[in-house]
Amino acid sequence: MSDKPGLLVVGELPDWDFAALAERFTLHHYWQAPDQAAMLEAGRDSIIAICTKGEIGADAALMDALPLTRIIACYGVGVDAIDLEAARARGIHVTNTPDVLTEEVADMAMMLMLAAARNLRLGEAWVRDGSWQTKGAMPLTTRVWGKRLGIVGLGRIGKAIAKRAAAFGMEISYSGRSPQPGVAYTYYPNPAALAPKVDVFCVSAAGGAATRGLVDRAAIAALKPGVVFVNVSRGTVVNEAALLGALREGRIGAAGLDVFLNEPAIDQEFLTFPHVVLQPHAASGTVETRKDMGRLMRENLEAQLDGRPLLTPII
Ligand code: 8YV
Repeated sequence: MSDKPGLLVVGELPDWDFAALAERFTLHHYWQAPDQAAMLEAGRDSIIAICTKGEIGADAALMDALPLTRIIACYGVGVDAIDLEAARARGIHVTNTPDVLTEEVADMAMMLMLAAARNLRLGEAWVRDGSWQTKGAMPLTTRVWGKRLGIVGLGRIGKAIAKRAAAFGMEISYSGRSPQPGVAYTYYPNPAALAPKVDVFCVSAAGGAATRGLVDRAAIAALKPGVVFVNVSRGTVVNEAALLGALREGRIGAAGLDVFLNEPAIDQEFLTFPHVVLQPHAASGTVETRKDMGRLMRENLEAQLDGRPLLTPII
């Protein structure tokens, strides 16, 4: 048996991460285990660390199954799927990968905004299916530059979106817990107050219990008819039934969505809307950013192993 400490790998990672992690840990690939309970039982006395992903997290049962666990390192900034109370109660550290993915997620938000408003899907199909030749010009779309953008959650990612939107000449406002000192954008206390004021509505708040259903039925109802709706945060932040209703009733002009409830088994109705651009929770998914995320996650794990201060601790 290896003398390296055990690491439970909850979800698939790029091979470059596995190679680097294997230098310090014996890896237990939970996501591939035909019998996950047996893997936990076998690793009970050797696994001291867990690495997981933003959308998978870790629950109390997993922590209890591996009582030697000292750290849960999340490959992602959002730790909403990790039971932080359970980790705290068990003296387990939790780390995430902030900052390194901020600009990437903001790029995705702009891409979804533009693709939805300019109907990238239709234009692409128009060329490919010959409509351009048989029908002539494609139907007109909607402008993004110069429009009013509302950002739900002006954190690191929200600010990076705002920076890009400012270059598009957009007028920016936001909602959040409180107005941010030194921020010149117009503040609204909640999404329902922000919604009627903007042409593009972009959700970038952190997930978790505090923001569950934050973009509620009232906010969806208050959106301007024809609004462009974008979500790059978590499906849980939006009342999805209300969003689906607004899409069904044609109250939303176009949407760009990277996150959903029940990923990857999302509500199939999303697939039926021609004016919705869909992405598979891929906002941080470039080689460059994923390498940075993997490195930061590993550095946290190694710091724990070596008794050094953690780089980006949540707990
Ligand atoms: C995922 C994310 O973690 O950072 C987050 O919170 O949701 C993403 O970056 C990523 O898809 C890796 O699984």
